[in-house]
Amino acid sequence: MNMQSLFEIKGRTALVTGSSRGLGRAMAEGLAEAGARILINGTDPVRVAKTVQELRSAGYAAEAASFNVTSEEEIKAAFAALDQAGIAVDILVNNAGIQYRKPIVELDTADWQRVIDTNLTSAFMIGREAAKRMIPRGHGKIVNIGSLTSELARATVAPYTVAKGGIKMLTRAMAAEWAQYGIQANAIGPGYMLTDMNQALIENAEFDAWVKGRTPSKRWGKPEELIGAAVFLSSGASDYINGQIIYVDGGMLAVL
Ligand code: GCO
Repeated sequence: MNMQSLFEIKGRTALVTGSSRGLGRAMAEGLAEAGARILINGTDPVRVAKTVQELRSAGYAAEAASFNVTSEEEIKAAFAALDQAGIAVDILVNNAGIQYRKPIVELDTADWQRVIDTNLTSAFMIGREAAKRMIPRGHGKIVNIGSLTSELARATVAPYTVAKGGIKMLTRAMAAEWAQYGIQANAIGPGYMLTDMNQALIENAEFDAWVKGRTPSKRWGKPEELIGAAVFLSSGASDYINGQIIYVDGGMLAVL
């Protein structure tokens, strides 16, 4: 077995949603370094263009794919444009997500819906469009981004928790239907990572101490620490893995 080819994704095209910042940006850069052409997605075309330019300046293949992940119309139009350009998505990383911290009794239904739409329904809609094109080709990789909250709840993040729990089960549903066509659908569950989305938590001394005490690694995770799992689940090394979620969480879910 040639170990290099096992993890080879050179020449593959990866669409990473929410990849102009945070975890998505880190995974996009890692997949680019592993040889994939990256489609950078985000809602801010200026930030997307800047990210594309930065990847290209680093010698990587990158294109812009700006669309709103909650808009079925924009998603369908984006995939139609890719079809028109002869660009096939080989790897889909459903990373786009927002956080909204508020106790359930204070939540507006609109805020609940916004989180569910962005963090879960988007993965369904984009996964559906990608799979429609992967099935006839007989291969594809789908990597959904879950969370510790795919397994455990934390107070004040109910819509996020429900969405990420849904991501775990959507991953299994995708595997149930699409594995027979050579498509592997799996997920990554990041732990507490050093991202803009978590800045308020990082700066909260009490929460910071809790994360460091509760995590066997005694530290927050770095976005680039997701790259290994992302490349693994995007490569031939995971061809017989379906419906799984790999936690990159410093061991937090493994211990009481
Ligand atoms: C929170 C955090 C978490 C982390 C991550 C953990 O408010 O608890 O935002 O949701 O971001 O999802 O896996």
